[in-house]
Amino acid sequence: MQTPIPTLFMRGGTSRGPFFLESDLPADTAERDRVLLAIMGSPDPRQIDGLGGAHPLTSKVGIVRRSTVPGVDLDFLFAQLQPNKEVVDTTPNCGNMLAAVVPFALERGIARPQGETTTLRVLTLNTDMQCDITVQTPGGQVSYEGEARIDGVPGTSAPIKINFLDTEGSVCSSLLPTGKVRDTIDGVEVTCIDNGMPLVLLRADAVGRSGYESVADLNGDTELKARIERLRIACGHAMGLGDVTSKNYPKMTLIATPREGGSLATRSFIPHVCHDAIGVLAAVTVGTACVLPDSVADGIAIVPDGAVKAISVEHPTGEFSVELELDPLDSSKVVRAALLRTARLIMRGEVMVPAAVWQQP
Ligand code: NQM
Repeated sequence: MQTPIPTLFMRGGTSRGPFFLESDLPADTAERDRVLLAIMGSPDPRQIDGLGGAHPLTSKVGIVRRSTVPGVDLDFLFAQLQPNKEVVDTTPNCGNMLAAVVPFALERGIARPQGETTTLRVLTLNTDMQCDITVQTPGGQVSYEGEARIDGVPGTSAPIKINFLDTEGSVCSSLLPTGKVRDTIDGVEVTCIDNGMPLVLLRADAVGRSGYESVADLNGDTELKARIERLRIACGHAMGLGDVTSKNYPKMTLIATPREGGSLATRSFIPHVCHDAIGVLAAVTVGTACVLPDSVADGIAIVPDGAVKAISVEHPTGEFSVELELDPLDSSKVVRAALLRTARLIMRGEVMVPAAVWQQP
């Protein structure tokens, strides 16, 4: 007999995966992880026996519950799986899956609509980070349809606004975990930074690339991938993250002069394949590097004046706009990051878990 588990299959930003109420999953973490691996069909490069889409961006899971933290409405735990690995990683954030949390909670009845729009405070348990998320709820129903467009997703949808309140040092100990805004590591100038996602920024020309290559070309560039993986492991130690060989972070970001009217051109490795766009908190972190004097982006990033900065991060399928508010007393400190995402309920139902999964030790 297989065990049915209720789920909503949702797109959040440019990611996708099943969402669960925490109470519908096993309470024991090891058992929960075995169940999630079976649900997604991992490890298997094609994830043929599960819901995964054979790519890290479609190997994601959202787990949601009502919060008991004062002032917080919902707790969200993000789980990153990989097509071909037997790992369930709940250490990093995912700002894309985060976009689907409030629609999921409204659909499952653990939160109530407030009027034409609904704003809820969400705590991401992965890194203890809070944000306010506003979704469209005309007539008390979540609306997925609208005119908002995000690059990397076809068509338009209802806008979802995310206002991050505290992103500095999410997985790392601080914004600049090496203590410096620029380091030379393994012969390459880098900025190691974490404003929601641990990233290593390096100029593409430092590794002999333009930074404008296609995703397919970069994914096929085994020499580059080996070079930046060596660098990533060295940076992981320098960032206090230990041996990151089997970790999904830090992500490596090649940067170059913008050429589509944005602030900076990027190619983001997550960490072993190139993102078709860029992650949400990766974009917030890149934007933050753009406003930091002497980062590796300094001199090539085009940054507008003013205390509230609209940073447009160019990526392979368009751009990602982030609004950063700087501390009026310290213009290298970001106090708020706001951005737009969309999400959609794709399917509701039950996912079937094979009996053998529960019988394992
Ligand atoms: O950076 C990809 C994504 C992400 C994570 C990744 C994300 C973020 O695009 O907040 O959203 O970096 O693995 O979903």
